[in-house]
Amino acid sequence: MPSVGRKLKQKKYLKTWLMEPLAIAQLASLTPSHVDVEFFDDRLELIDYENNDADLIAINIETYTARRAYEIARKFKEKGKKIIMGGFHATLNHEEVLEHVDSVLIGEAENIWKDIIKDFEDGNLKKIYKAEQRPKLDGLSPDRSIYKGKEYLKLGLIEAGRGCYFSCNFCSVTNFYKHSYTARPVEDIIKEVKELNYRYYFFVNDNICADFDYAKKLFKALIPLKIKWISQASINISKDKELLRLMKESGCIGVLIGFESLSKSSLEDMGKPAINKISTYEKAIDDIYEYGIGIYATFVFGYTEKDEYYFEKTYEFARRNKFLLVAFNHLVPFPGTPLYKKLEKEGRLLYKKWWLEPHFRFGDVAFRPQHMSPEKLSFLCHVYRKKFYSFSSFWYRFFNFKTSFRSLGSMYVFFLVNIISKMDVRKRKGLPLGKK
Ligand code: B12
Ligand code: SF4
Repeated sequence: MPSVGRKLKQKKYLKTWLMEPLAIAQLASLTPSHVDVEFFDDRLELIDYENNDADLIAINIETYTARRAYEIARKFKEKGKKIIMGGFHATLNHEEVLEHVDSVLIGEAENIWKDIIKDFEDGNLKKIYKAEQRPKLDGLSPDRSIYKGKEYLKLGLIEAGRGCYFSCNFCSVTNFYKHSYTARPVEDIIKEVKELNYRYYFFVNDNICADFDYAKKLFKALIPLKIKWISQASINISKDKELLRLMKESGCIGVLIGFESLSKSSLEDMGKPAINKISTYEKAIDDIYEYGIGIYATFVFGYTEKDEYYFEKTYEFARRNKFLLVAFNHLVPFPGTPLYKKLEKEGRLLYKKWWLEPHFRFGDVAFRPQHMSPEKLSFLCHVYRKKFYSFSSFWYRFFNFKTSFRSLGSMYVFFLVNIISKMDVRKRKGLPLGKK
């Protein structure tokens, strides 16, 4: 699992949102039992290239980790190892990835990983594997024994389903899952939660409520387990009181919602579904708060903002609504997305492959916004992130009597996640991609 990169002289990777990498545990569980598996997490340990006797090196690659993933691949290649990569960047940009590795998997691993291992054992590893069909998610059982001895946040990551029906033009998920959504059987999830025995869980679905009926079934089954959980959902959850009640009763303490913008034209430009109606945002927030559920609100800038006005307006909106957390993201042209193609066609990409540029840093803007400079967009996002996580905003938001200020437990969560986020904003800014 590659890290994004490290700042000069920084020995350790960011310890902020260091979570268990579910993709690798999933891959380990699909690996035939006669194969020995060893796992290195570049985010928290040094990779031992010298004394490594692995035959095949399998690396997860995302766009922000691509440069580092290629560095790791190069070092293993020098030792004569065969390398395979998979994950979002491999799927959405496989031609580039193939320049650095022996083999690449396009898509999900469930239906094909065993065949890949067999081909490798037969000395017949192909350059490209493509998972033609989306897998059924019945019977998944990630092998978390690979995390042993590694220090992650005490948070159980679980998939309740994969994919999203929507098609926001900046999002990698749409293309990866081809606008589809697959849910796992509720019994499998309950079994996994019981086996894991964490107090806090993160259902990593892109939209835990993509299917309301399924979600209600899941939440009902979770109630007796008395866990606390967070996940991601769309604003339309506010419309269904029964859904919200079951979310709450099953232990939901917070949900990430993509509000994305307070500008109608920006929402239209990004192809955000019609459920994102600015005029109904505050009522929806109140309805969700009625059930004691906190909100992690995400916004994206870089569409039609002409000046600081929308930043200030969004910040005020976020503060006024006492969100648990926010992300003020600038638009990122991820390869394989409609946004990338559009900016490329309009000649607005600053670099064709920003993720490989040696001087590119986390927080830099990779395209020319219509109405301000890339530097100003990057700067304003950072300024308003810092403002949101400032002490005055922190105390103001803390006194949200419906969510954060409801119980000792919710106060603890508020403090913890805000402190981590404040640190993350500071530490992630300027992070070089790839190790220096
Ligand atoms: C949980 C999560 C996080 C967690 C981190 C989790 C962790 N363990 O570290 C947090 C919240 C911290 C996070 C942070 C970020 N994330 Co994130 N995250 C996710 C999310 C929601 C779920 C990931 C997951 O566990 N999926 C379940 C596993 C089982 O699925 P999977 O990873 O796809 O793996 C399958 C296949 O891809 C394949 N596979 C994967 N790896 C490999 C390797 C090999 C060798 C093979 C053969 C196959 C294979 O097999 C697996 C089983 O089928 C995804 C969205 C999504 N739908 O996946 C976004 C996502 C991966 N994140 C994304 C981004 C952009 C980020 C950030 C950069 C956001 C930011 N601005 O800070 C950061 C930085 C990430 C980093 N690397 O440091 C993007 C990546 C886009 C891209 N093109 O790279 C995604 C796709 C979200 C999106 N909507 O676009 N993230
Ligand atoms: S709703 Fe979220 S996950 Fe779905 S396409 Fe839009 S941004 Fe991506």
